[in-house]
Parts: sequence; structure tokens; C-alpha cells
Amino acid sequence: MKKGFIFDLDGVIVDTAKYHYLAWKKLANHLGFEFTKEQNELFKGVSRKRCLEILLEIGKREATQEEFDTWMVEKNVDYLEFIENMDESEILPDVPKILEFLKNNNIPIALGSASKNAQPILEKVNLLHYFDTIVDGNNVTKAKPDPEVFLLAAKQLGVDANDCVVFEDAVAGIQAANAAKMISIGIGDKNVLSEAQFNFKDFTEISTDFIKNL
Ligand code: B16
Ligand code: MG
Repeated sequence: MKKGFIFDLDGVIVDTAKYHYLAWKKLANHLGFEFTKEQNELFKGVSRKRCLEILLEIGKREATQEEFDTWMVEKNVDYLEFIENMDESEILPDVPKILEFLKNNNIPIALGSASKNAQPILEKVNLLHYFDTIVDGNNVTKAKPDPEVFLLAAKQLGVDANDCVVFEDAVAGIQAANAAKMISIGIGDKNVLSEAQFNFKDFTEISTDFIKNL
């Protein structure tokens, strides 16, 4: 079995994309334009700063540095309000089954997420105790598809990069895992995540035998 397992957060462990969407939509509406669920797909796995740049391109809005900074904060305040009451019921199907299996086999587990809110979310859904280390938007300087987030996670686990497996729902995340020379497992639409080495709709399709054989 591979020696380190790295999980993305949004779209892999929990579906926070719907809350990000509500917060970005609120900001877009405040700025006087629409923001659709289809457009929100572009934001998956993308840093908050880059999301705002894309949002302003969509709305054809210019921003001063001061406005940009204010809107970043406003979006996050709204997002934190939307996720305030998240609990275990929001964990995606069979995620605990895989985490439990890895834990029982003493396999190191890391989080590798672009989010700066990763730790409080894991606390809310009561999964924080499974993770040996957390690498998130607070620790990295280069966003996915750069492999930095996953390479740092491997380093913190004390495991060689090519002994790691990554679960990801975003194209940029799969590219980052491949660039880190890790096994990439796409969670979601296999047509979208075609660069992944393995594809599954969700964790209900992943058996413990599959994990053992990696
Ligand atoms: P925050 P992941 C990503 O999480 C989200 O997919 C992306 O939509 C979001 O903009 C990014 O985190 C930053 O999140 O605003 O909380 O710092 O998929 O990398 O776990
Ligand atoms: Mg994701």
C-alpha cells in the first residue's frame, strides 16, 4: 500500500462549493451583476484571490486595490456565516469509512486544500482528529495546479512524494498531484477529471481492497 494519503477538502470531504457559490453570488449581486452555478464551476480548487479576479472579469468590473481587498473580506465574512452551522451530516458519502480504514492501518493522512478555512471546517464536521497534518491556503504561496500544496503535505507526513495518493475533485488539483508524481484519484465527473490515474464518482465506489492494492 502507498504510504501517505492526501485529501482535498471542498468537493472531496464536504460540499462547501454551494456555500462559496452563495457568498460569491451575494457579492456579484451587490456589484450589480449575475453569477450562475455554471460559472461557479470555474471556482473549484481555485484560490480566493483568483476567484475574485475571475468574478470581476465575468462582471466586467474594474477594482482599485482597496476595493479588491474589501470584497475579499466581505466574501469571506458571508461565507463564514453560511458555513456556521455545518455539521457531520455534510460529510460526503463513505468518506469516514476510508479515513477509518487508513487510520486503523496506521497510514499517515494529510489535508491538501486551497482553502484558508480548512481547519475550522474539519472541526465542524468532526473529522479533524483523522489528520496527521493540514496544508491549506495559509501555508502555500503557489496555487494548484502547482504541486506545492501536495509536496508540502508529503514532507510534513515524512513520506516520499511518489509514495503518496491524492484524492481531488478539481482539474487543477489533479494536475498538481500529477506534477508532484503522486497517484491521482479523481472524485467526480470522469470526463472532466480525465487526467486522473483513477476515477470514481464518489467514495461509495472505492473499496478498501482498492486502497490496499495501491
Ligand atoms: P477559502 P479545495 C477550495 O477548496 C475551493 O474549491 C475554492 O472554491 C475556494 O475558492 C478555495 O478553496 C479557497 O477557499 O476562500 O475558504 O480560502 O477544493 O482546495 O479544498
Ligand atoms: Mg476541491
